[in-house]
Amino acid sequence: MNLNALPKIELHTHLEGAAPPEFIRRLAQEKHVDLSGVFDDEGNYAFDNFLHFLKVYEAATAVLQTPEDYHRLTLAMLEKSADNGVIYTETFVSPDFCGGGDLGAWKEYVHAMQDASDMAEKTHGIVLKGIVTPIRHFEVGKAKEVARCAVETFGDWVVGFGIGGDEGAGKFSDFAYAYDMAREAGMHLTAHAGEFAGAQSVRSAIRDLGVSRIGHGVRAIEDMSVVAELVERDVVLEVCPGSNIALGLFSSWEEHPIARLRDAGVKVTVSTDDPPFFHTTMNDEYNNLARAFAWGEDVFKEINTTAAKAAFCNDTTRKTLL
Ligand code: ES4
Ligand code: ZN
Repeated sequence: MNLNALPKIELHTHLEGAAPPEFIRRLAQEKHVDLSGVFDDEGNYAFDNFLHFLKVYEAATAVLQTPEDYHRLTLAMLEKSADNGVIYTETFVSPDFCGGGDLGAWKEYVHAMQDASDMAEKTHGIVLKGIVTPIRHFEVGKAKEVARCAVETFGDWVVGFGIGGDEGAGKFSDFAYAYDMAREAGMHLTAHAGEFAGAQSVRSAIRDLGVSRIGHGVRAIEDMSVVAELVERDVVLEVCPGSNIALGLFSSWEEHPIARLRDAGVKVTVSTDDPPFFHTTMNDEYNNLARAFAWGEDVFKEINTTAAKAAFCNDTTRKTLL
């Protein structure tokens, strides 16, 4: 079984988090940005835990200063994804990082990412769509401004809205207004939940934000009534097993709950999150899952069909994925 050749649909990546370390180092040299503390002796991203990861992530993004930088990053990311058989991917991207906090420049960044996506589609046959992401540990008021950015650029490339960042900061209900803005504009909704907080966080994302998908969501397994709610409401999980293991949520692939969630009837999909940070690729994810759970190609095909149906693209693009 050669899973590397299987066409894959990936719903959960972060654009800056997909930046190869060598790409960030090259930009740092060009722009004379000091990145001490970001890399270890081997040149990999260095962090000890999730909050430290978020800090290192933010430090690395300091080299991404112009729309042209995001254009280059988008091309670099999509080349690696296409090498792994990925034919469609969605990426979280934040107006808080693009433009160093100047939200006025957001549209130019979207144009750059969209242009790079069009180029990669022509050269590698891969499609990218964007999910605008407020950062949860920044001020709550910022999420509304980010929602305004999302609504202004919602269309062919920007398709969704989904919060990321430190799940310990604030409550989902604090962000309900921003989600209402995105929902009323017709945007698709997801949220990071059930990663560094438990099953009640997953329940809150469903009930307080009305999301159709959840980023991670794996800690729903701690409360079977939340698992039942996911099944009943047809909520799709964007599961990133390699990320969860790298960040110490589960100690081995065998202990990861993705198979138990699937067996309980939850719709699961598979993604990498931030591949170079977590030393993973889509091929690694598939091969590790196949080994840990004796999953055959049929299971991965089912997972990709689930992902195609849950993708935030329009139905014309969706038909090409099914
Ligand atoms: C994240 Cl804001 C952000 N960036 C990258 N990965 C993440 N995981 C959770 N929040
Ligand atoms: Zn994520």
